[in-house]
Amino acid sequence: MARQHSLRSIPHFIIYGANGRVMAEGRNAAEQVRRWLGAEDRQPEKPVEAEGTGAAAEATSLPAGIAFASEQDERMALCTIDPDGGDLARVALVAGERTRMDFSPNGGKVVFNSKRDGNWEVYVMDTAGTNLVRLTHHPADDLSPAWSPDGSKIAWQSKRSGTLQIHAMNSDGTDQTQLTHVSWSYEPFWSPDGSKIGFTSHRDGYFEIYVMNADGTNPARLTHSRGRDFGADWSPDGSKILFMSNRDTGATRIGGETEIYVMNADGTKQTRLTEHPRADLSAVWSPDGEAIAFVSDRDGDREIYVMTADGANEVNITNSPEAQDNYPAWLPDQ
Ligand SMILES: [Ca+2]
Ligand SMILES: [Ca+2]
Ligand SMILES: [Ca+2]
Repeated sequence: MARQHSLRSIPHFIIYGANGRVMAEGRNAAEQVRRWLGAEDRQPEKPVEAEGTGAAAEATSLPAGIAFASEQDERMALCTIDPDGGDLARVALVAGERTRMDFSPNGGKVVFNSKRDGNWEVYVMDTAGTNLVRLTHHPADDLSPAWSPDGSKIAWQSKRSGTLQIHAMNSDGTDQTQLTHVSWSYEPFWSPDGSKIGFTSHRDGYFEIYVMNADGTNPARLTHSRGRDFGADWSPDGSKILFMSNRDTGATRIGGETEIYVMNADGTKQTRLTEHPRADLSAVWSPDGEAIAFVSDRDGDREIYVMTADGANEVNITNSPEAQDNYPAWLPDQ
């Protein structure tokens, strides 16, 4: 069935407890997110207490849809929402997290960053918010984790060698290996067959998108603009790569608001998808490749948007005037 991209006027919310049960549900999702962000800090491994009244139906898995981080005053509510703006749900409420997140291929776990132990580290937990495990242990920043398509590995960026480089490890944290050795190399993203890792690098003097073999060999540059090209994501069928750039604003390196672009996976046919004077960021493919979720501050603060893969039919699916909604990630099809 084709995805519907109409916006429901009154979003519906469901709160999941740490045991996967539905703890509460109701309407006015924006008000509920404000309540979460204002609530006392809870570690995700502790059970979430019921809030409000409502049904207590059994939830066997997370709903299909988009996860995102709703951030306000150093607090982050990890939320999920349907691509049409309905069924807003909270996964966990945690302090000090500001990160993009990525889900294991079976959808059971989420990898993210936290500063809870004093500096940025990579953590994994169940999507119900339980079984938190720290995977990195280094005083340098460890950020931007990306799960390999078969679930066996996690690539991430770290300054542990002294410069910003791509590293990879087994998904249990063992066998941590540095893959790049040219500064800077960051924002890893996997090809859907797991054979390649793409990344952003400043090695040639400008911020460009590169692709290398998953073992770090044979890096190749895909973009050649004086603007800042960054933040890429590989399409599920392997044929295309999404990225962000300020190349058409006249700005070089930093500065200038960004737009979302798409190119063939070999770097040909670079095409702009958005056209708006405010920032358009964090674009990610839906699992079926037919839609793209992204972040924009075009209404004054950051919200999640969805559009079709050709850049048409843009729909705003969140409405949080006091929070920054960031880092959308599609939950895997289950
Ligand atoms: Ca660290
Ligand atoms: Ca823009
Ligand atoms: Ca917002």
